Amino acid sequence: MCKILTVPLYALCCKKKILKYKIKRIKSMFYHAYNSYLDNAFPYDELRPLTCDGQDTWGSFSLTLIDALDTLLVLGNHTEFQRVASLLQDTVDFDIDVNASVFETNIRVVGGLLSAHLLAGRAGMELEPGWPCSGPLLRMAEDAARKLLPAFQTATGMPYGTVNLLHGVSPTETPVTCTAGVGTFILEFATLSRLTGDETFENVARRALRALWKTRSDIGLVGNHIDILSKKWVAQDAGIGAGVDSYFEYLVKGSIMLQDEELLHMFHEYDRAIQNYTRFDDWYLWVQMHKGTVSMPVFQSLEAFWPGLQSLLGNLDSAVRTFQNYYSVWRQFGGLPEFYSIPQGYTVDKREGYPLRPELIESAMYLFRATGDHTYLQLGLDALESIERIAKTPCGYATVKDLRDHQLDNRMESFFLAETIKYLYLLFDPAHFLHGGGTEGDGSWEEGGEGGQCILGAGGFIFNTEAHPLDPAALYCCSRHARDRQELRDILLSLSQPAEEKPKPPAKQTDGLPASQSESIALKPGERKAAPLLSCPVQPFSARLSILGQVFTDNT
Ligand code: DMJ
Repeated sequence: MCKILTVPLYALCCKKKILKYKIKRIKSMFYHAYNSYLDNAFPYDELRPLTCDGQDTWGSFSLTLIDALDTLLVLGNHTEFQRVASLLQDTVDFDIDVNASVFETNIRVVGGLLSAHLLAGRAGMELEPGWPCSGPLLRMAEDAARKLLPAFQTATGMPYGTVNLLHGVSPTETPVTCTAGVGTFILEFATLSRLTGDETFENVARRALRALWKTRSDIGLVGNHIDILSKKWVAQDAGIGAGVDSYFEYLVKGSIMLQDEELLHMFHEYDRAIQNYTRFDDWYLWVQMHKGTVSMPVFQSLEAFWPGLQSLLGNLDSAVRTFQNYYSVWRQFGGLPEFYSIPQGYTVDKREGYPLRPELIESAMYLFRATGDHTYLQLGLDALESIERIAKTPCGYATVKDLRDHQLDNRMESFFLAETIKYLYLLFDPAHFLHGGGTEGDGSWEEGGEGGQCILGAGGFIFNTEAHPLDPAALYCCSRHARDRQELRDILLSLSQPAEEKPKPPAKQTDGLPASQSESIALKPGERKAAPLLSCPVQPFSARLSILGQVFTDNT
C-alpha cells in the first residue's frame, strides 16, 4: 500500500514577496550572531552574548563554527562556507585532553562535519577524486568519531556518556547514561561507515541500539537513565522529552535513511506503548516505565520535535493536534519554557527559561511542508519577532533565563545557528533544495568521476538531531561503489587462480554493509591505491521513504 501526501502548490508560491522579506530578516539575524561569534568568541566553542566574549563548553573545538558551517550553505553563502571549511581543517584538533560528551560531540561535531562534507560540492569547493566517499571534512568527522569509540567498549555495547578525547574513558567515569546518550548514533555512524567503508561505526551504533531495545519494560517503555554496565534503569520516568527524545527520532530517521525495517519495527513497538500510557488529550506526559502510572504531568520544550517526527510517519492528524497544544504554550509566554505544568497551565519552578531551542520551529517546518497550512508560517513569524524582541543583544542572541520577566543568561548555544535559524529559514523557503523535490529541478545534483555519476540529493535529505542534513544517496553511492569493487576483486582473484584452487567465498557482510573500501583491487606490492571512481547508476537511490517530509512505504 502506498501513501503519499501532497503539498498544495499555492502554499509554495503565494505571497512570495513576504516570504522573501522574512528570509532577509532571518539572514540578518544569522549574521548578527555569526559575525559576533567570529569577532568576539572564535576559537572558543560559544559566544557569551552579554559580555561579548567566548567560552569553551562542550569541548574545545570552535563548536559554534562547526555547527554553523552547513547553515552558511543553506543561506547560500558559498564563499564563507569555503573559507570556514578550510579554516576548520587548519585549526581544529581533536587530539586534546578534554572530557567530552559522547552524545553532543557526535550530533554537533561529527554530524556538522559530515553534513558539510556532503554539501561541499554544492558549495563549489574543490573536490578530491573519490568524493563523496572521501574528502578532508569526512576525514575530520571520522577523526572525531574515532575519539568516541572507546566509550562503546563495554560488555553491553551501550556507551559511557563522557570520554576523554586523548585518554579514553576515565576509570572513575559514571556508568549512568541517559537513553538518548545510548541511542543517538545510528545516523552519523552509519553515514561514516557507508561513506568510508569502515563498518566499525555502524556496528557499534547498532549494538548499542539492540542492547537498549532489550532493556524495555514489560509494558514496552524505556526510562530516562540507565546503568550501561548492569543494565539497570536508574531513572524510570518514561516520556518523549529530555534524556530520551532523539533515541526515538533516530529510530525513525535511521529507518528512513537506511531503509531499515528493524529500526522502524522498534519505533512502532515503542510508539504503541507511548500512545497507550503517556498520551492524554494530545499531550505526552511522563509515566513510570514499569507501571505506566503518571509521574510528571509536564510538557518539556524538547518534546516539541514530536509533531515533526509524526509527520514523517504520516500521522498528520495527531501531529497537528499536538502541535496546537505546544503552540498555545508558545503564545502564552512568547517562547517555550523548558517545563510547563499541564494541569496548572503554567511554568515549573527553575525551568522557566528558553535557551533559543529549535524544536517547535522544526515541527512547524515539517508540518508546513506536509499541509501547506499557514498556521505554521505564523509560528515562524511569532518566533522571529519574539527572539528579536526578547533575546537580541548588541553581541548576538542570549538564552532567556526566565520567560516571565525576560531576564537573560550569558550564553548562546551553538544549536541556535545550527538549528533554530536553519529551520526558520527552511520554513520560509519551501523551494529550498534541502526539502527535496522542490521547485529547483528535481532537487538532485550530479557529481561523479569518469566511471559514472552519483546523483546526490535525489532521495531527499535526512536531518540529524542537530539539523545537519545527510544525503542517503551518497551513502548508497559509496556503498555500491565498494560492493562493485569487491565483486570485481573476487572475479579477478578467481580468474588468476587455477580451477582446483577455488577462492574462498568473500567474508559474510554484516548488516548489509559492503566489505571495507580500504581494500584495493589486486594491488601489487608498493602500488598506491587509486582514488575510487564513482560508478553509481543514473537513478541510484530508490527513494521509497523520504518524499516531501512524508514516509512513503511500499509494501507491495
Ligand atoms: C540540540 O542539541 C539537539 O536538537 C538535541 O537533540 C536536543 N537539544 C538541542 C536543541 O534543543
